[in-house]
Amino acid sequence: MTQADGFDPDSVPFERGHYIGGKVVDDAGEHLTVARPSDLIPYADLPQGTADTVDRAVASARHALDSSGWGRQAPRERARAMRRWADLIEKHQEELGKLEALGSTRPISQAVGGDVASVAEGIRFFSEWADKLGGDVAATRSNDLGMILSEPYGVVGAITPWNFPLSMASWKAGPALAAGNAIVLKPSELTPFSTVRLAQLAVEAGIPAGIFNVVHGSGPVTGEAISRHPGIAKVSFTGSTRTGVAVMKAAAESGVKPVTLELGGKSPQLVFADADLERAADCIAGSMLANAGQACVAGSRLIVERSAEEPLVRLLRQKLAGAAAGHTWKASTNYAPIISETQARRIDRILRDSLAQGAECIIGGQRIDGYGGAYYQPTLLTNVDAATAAVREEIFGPVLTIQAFDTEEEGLALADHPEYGLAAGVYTRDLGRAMRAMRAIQAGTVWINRYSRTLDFILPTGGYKSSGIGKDLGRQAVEQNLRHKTVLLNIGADMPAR
Ligand code: TXE
Repeated sequence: MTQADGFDPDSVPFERGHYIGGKVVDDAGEHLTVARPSDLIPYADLPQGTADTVDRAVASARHALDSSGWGRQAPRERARAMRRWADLIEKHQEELGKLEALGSTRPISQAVGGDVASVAEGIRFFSEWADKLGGDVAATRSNDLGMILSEPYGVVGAITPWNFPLSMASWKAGPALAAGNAIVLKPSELTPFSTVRLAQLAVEAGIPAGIFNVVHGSGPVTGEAISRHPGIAKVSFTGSTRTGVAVMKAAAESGVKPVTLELGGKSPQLVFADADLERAADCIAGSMLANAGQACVAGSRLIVERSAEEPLVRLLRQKLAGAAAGHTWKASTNYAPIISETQARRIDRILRDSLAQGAECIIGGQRIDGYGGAYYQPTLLTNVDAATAAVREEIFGPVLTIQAFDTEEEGLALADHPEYGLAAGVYTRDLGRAMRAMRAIQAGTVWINRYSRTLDFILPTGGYKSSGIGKDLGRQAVEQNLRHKTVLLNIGADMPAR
């Protein structure tokens, strides 16, 4: 295989253990088998971290904080170390991209120039906050001085999903470290290895060993141990709403820890007939094709003004034809596999239920065979309503439902989902209508005449309703890694007025 074709998946080296205190360590106990999503061939064993492993990682993080002064040292030193980390990520862009493509659903064509490049830039963004986090002086009586100090939590925990492993790890570690915390992070057991390399590069860049620890294992064992550990002061989680509830419960029961939860979505794409339909179709198809719909913000419900339905579907049919499925290590692949057979069966089940409820499939609807893994055709369903399984449930696959409306009010009502409120797209040339929709839609992000994140990391992401609590990215993500201490100092007699 030449460089132009992609890379040989058997040629990519990686560490198989946990990463604790700057060292790769394995556990003698139980191991999980990890398969390549592209062809579902098992390729490595993964140590199943226990409560004991999490304990060791927390102790190492605590020791690193106490001995290195990471949270207390000159903030510009912290910023400089994080900038060196970002530079090293860029230097290892190719290597990290291959590791990500091998072990996740991210095609190499997107992993190197897209995901890894954005991880480096995101770490740089967070580094810039390190020396801008002082606190406030409050307006108090003049014989007192009132201060509100921003302080790191100490050791924070994070649990990440499988859909964008490196990006998700950087969204958790970046703000946590910039704020002066140490982190114990559990990546998804389906996509564990790239995160360890990210943590190793942090140590190579001069971030003290033990400030970024990675513990592997399954959710109910290792994830639960992180959520419950008394030495972890705060937990940040991205994943399903069901698991988010479990994390929140465990955190509440073990010391009332604050949680940041980035959870599921069922995001609407609201298209008015006056919109630039070509552009809208590009954005809608782009969102379906991106990671084959396996993104929390996937715009999976198309809600279109009736007169634009037919031309928009025609355009979508053309745009979706550009999906090139294949192994993630092939350079020509731009369309991802489904992460696992379990996830593909979930898509099958929701489709079957929807068809039984009267939905009609007008594009796709089948698996794509021939690659060994689970691949799914981009799929469009019509004849659906609010009760249809595919409209109600987060699918996490390339499935778009279509509902038509006649009035703005009706369109906005359809856009509202009873449970989720993560993101929404609005397409119209009418500025007043765009603003009314922006105000009415109950979602953490509203994109207008576009549908994707950019490299503007200052824009936070997170949900309304059951889509989550708190934000990733932005100033908000850094602030959520800080707690506030009130100090009131008596400075003597009232100052005479001058
Ligand atoms: O997610 P889980 P799964 C949605 C999507 C998908 C569904 C199931 O709809 O079909 O979730 O995917 C860890 N305590 N999203 O089962 O379980 C787990 O090990 C602590 C949306 O893979 O949420 C992994 O590291 N942790 C989403 C992480 O939680 C636990 C991204 C996510 O797994 C745990 C992924 C427990 N009890 C799936 N149980 C998004 N919002 O982007 C599991 N985990």
